[in-house]
Amino acid sequence: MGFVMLKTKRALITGVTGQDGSLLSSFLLEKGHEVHGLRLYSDVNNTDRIVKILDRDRFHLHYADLTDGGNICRLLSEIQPDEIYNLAAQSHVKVSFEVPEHTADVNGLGVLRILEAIRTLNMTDKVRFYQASSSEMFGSSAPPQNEDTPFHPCSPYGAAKLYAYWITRTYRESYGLHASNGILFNHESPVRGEEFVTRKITRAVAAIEAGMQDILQIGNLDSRRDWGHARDYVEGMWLMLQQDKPDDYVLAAGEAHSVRDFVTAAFTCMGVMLTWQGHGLKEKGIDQRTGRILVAVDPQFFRPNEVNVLRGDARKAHEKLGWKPRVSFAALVQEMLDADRAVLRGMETDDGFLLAAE
Ligand code: NAP
Ligand code: F7E
Repeated sequence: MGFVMLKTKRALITGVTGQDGSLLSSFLLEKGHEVHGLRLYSDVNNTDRIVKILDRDRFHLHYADLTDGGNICRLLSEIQPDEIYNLAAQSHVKVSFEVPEHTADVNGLGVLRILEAIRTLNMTDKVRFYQASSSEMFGSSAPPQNEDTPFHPCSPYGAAKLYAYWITRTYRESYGLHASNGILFNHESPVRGEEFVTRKITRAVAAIEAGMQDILQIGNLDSRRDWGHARDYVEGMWLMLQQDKPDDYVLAAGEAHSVRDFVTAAFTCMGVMLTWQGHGLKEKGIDQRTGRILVAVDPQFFRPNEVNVLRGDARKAHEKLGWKPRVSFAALVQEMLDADRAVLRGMETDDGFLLAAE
């Protein structure tokens, strides 16, 4: 009886130093892949999230910027990947109002540069491509949002991601490229960037508990998001590229919670019950037991335009990919808070999240 030798799959991940890039790298290494991560050059250390896998023998890092098409083309030609996961982006929605042209260049044209490299290198038939599309493309369209919901982005970030979504579809439909869009709703983890609202909240609540911070200053408390755990979502990315046919899929938990709900849940995890008093900019979160003001609204965290409610309908991914999120909202808040508490105590958990979060 002969043995069938299975070829090791080679994945290329852009944005490897980000939340999703680091989690997807670990996931694919566990699956036996060889992983090539593209990393932005920086004179400050940006490899904290991947420090635990830096010395794995199937993990390789390369410098690349999505604004530099020539370099992307060279790297694709040298690496010859089987799967490309394009996760690199200027990913902060509020910042996109301040740097709209840069956001369009990286998040929009950057995708075109990868697709053109695939086409001109004649790799269209051998490579599979994943594009990190976003629920921000739905913008002001009413929830629940699914693959058939009209797009109506409300930020330069959402508009750039919409271009990227369509150019990915265009290369699929024009050249037969196995290219899929994952339209992902907000997903978080202990290695979420500190500038996003969930991590900002859990870090602040942990610091308040430790006596290192007095108050959490926050923006729009009414905004509602569909928050899931990033670990579940990176598995969904991989599943999309394992299908015979490329397609577009929403990944979402299916529940919307307000920013106020997230703050309340985080304080509840540390045994503090909040009462909310006042409205708009005057709203305050007050410790029921002591009467101390723990949360205040600061207009500097508002955006020129807001996406009020995002709540996804991921039935297509459930049915076609067999994908379902495993981590509940309450468990997500608890895990993120516990991680930030442990960071402050100088501890580290088994999965290395805490070292990375410091
Ligand atoms: P993230 O933590 O902000 O990671 C973004 C990555 O892109 C970082 O590694 C960053 O490098 C890199 N990058 C930024 N500009 C670049 C450029 N010009 N060239 C090459 N790399 C560049 O984002 P994430 O949360 O992991 O999200 C991953 C992707 O999914 C992004 O495309 C995001 O827009 C999209 N997305 C995220 C969510 C979510 O809820 N997390 C939902 C939907 C879609 P540095 O670390 O050096 O800055
Ligand atoms: O804001 C409100 C804010 O910055 C969530 C990115 O991964 O998900 C992310 O984009 C909500 C917004 O994420 C603060 O106004 C209130 O309504 O955590 P965020 P985001 O804008 O939803 C999508 C799907 C992506 O694709 C993006 O890449 O929270 N909010 N107060 C605040 N937001 C922040 N950042 N800071 C505050 O103080």
